[in-house]
Amino acid sequence: MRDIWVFPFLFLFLFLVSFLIISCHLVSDAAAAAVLTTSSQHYLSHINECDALLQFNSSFTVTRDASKFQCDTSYPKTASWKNGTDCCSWAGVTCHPVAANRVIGLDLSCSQLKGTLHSNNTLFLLPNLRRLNLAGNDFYGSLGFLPRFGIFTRLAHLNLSESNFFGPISLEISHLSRLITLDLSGNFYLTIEDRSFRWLTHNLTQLRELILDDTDMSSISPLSLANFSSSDLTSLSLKRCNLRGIVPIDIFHLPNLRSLSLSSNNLRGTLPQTKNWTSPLVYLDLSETKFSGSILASVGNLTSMTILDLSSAQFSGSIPLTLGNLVHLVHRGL
Ligand SMILES: *[C@@H]1O[C@H](CO)[C@@H](O)[C@H](O)[C@H]1NC(C)=O
Ligand SMILES: *[C@@H]1O[C@H](CO)[C@@H](O)[C@H](O)[C@H]1NC(C)=O
Ligand SMILES: *[C@@H]1O[C@H](CO)[C@@H](O)[C@H](O)[C@H]1NC(C)=O
Ligand SMILES: *[C@@H]1O[C@H](CO)[C@@H](O)[C@H](O)[C@H]1NC(C)=O
Ligand SMILES: *[C@@H]1O[C@H](CO)[C@@H](O)[C@H](O)[C@H]1NC(C)=O
Ligand SMILES: *[C@@H]1O[C@H](CO)[C@@H](O)[C@H](O)[C@H]1NC(C)=O
Ligand SMILES: *[C@@H]1O[C@H](CO)[C@@H](O)[C@H](O)[C@H]1NC(C)=O
Ligand SMILES: CC(=O)N[C@H]1CO[C@H](CO)[C@@H](O)[C@@H]1O
Repeated sequence: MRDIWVFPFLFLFLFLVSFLIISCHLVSDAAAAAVLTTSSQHYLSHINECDALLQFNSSFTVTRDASKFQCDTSYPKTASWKNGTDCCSWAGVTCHPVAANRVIGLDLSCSQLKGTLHSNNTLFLLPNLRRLNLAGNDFYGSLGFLPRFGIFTRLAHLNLSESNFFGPISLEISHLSRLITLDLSGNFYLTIEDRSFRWLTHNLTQLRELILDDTDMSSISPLSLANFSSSDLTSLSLKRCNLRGIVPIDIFHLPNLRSLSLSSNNLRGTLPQTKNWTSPLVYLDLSETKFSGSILASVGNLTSMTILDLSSAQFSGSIPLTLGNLVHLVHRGL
C-alpha cells in the first residue's frame, strides 16, 4: 500500500527536479547569449565601421586632378588603407580613445578622391563622427548637403569646402546642433536658401566658425546675418556669395566676433556711428561692397585689428587720425 502512494510523489519530484535543471540551463543559456550578443555587437559594429570605410573608398577613384586646383599639396590618404587590418590605424581615420570600435574622425581632405557621393553611401553608416573633412576632392554630381548628413548629430567640425557639391543644401543641416565649425566654401554651385539658413542660425547654438565663401546665398535676407543664436560666433566669412540688401548694424555688435568678411557682395550698410564703438574684431573686410557713410574716430578703438579692408566700398569723408591707434595693423585698404 505505502509503496503505491510513494510512487506518484517520487515521479512528481523527479519531474520537478528535471524541470528546474532544464530551466536553469535555459536561463544561463539566455544570459550567455546576451553576453555574446553585446560583445559581438561591439565586434560587429567595429567590423561594420571598417567595412563601411572600405566600401566608401571603393565608391571613388583616385586621381591627382581631383585635388589639383583646390590644394597646395595633396596625396591619396586612402592608398595606405588595407582590407583586413584595423581601420583605426589607417591614414585619416581616428577612433574613440576608449571605445576603440567607434570611428569618430575622418580627414580625407586633399586626397585626390573623385566620384559622386550618393545618399546610399556607406559613409552614412558612421554615426559617431565628431570630425569630418572631405575638403579639396572632386565629388562631382553630388547633390548639395544631402539630407543623410543629418544623421551626423554628433559632428562638431564639418569641412566640405572646394569639393564640387552642387544644388541646395538640405534643411537637415539644422540637425547638426553640435557643430562648432562649418566650412562649405568654394562649392560654386551650392545654394543656401533662406529657410535652411534661418534654421542653421537658430539651431546651431555652439557655432564658432562659419565659412560659406563662393556659395550662392542670393535668396538670403541680410537681416538674418546678425541673427545667430550662438553667442560664441567668432568668425563669419561670406565672400562673393551674391548677397544683396541692407546689413543690420547689429552684426558689428556680435559679442565675440573677431573675423568678419562680407567682401564682394551687393550689400549696403554703415559702420556703427557711435563714439564708443568697441569690439573684439581683428579682421574686417568690407571691400567691394556698397557700405557707405563716414568712418568715425571710434574705429581707433578697435586696437586689436590686424587687417582692415574698406577698399572699393562707398565710404565718404576723411580718414580719421585715430587709425594710427591700430598699431597691430598689417594690412589696410581704404
Ligand atoms: C575585404 O575582404 C573581405 C574578405 O577578405 C572581402 O569579402 C571584401 O569584399 C573585401 N572588401 C573590399 C572593399 O575589398
Ligand atoms: C580603395 O579604392 C581604390 C579605388 O577604387 C582601390 O584601388 C583600392 O584597392 C581600395 N582600397 C582598399 C583597401 O580596398
Ligand atoms: C546608390 O545610389 C545610386 C544613385 O541612386 C545608384 O546609381 C547606385 O547603384 C546605388 N548603389 C548601391 C550600392 O546601391
Ligand atoms: C577646410 O579644409 C581645407 C583643406 O584642408 C582648409 O584649407 C580649410 O582651412 C579648412 N577649413 C576650416 C574651417 O578649418
Ligand atoms: C533643431 O535641433 C533640435 C535639437 O537638436 C532638433 O531636435 C530639431 O529637429 C532641430 N530642428 C531642425 C529644423 O532641424
Ligand atoms: C531671428 O531669430 C528669431 C528667433 O530665432 C526669429 O524669430 C526671427 O524671425 C529671426 N529674424 C530673422 C530676420 O531671421
Ligand atoms: C555707447 O553709447 C550709447 C549712446 O550713444 C549708449 O546707449 C551705450 O550704452 C554706450 N555703450 C557703451 C558700451 O558704453
Ligand atoms: C573705450 C574707448 O577706447 N573709447 C574711445 C573710443 O574712441 C573715441 C573717439 O576716439 C574716444 O573718445 C573714446 O574714449
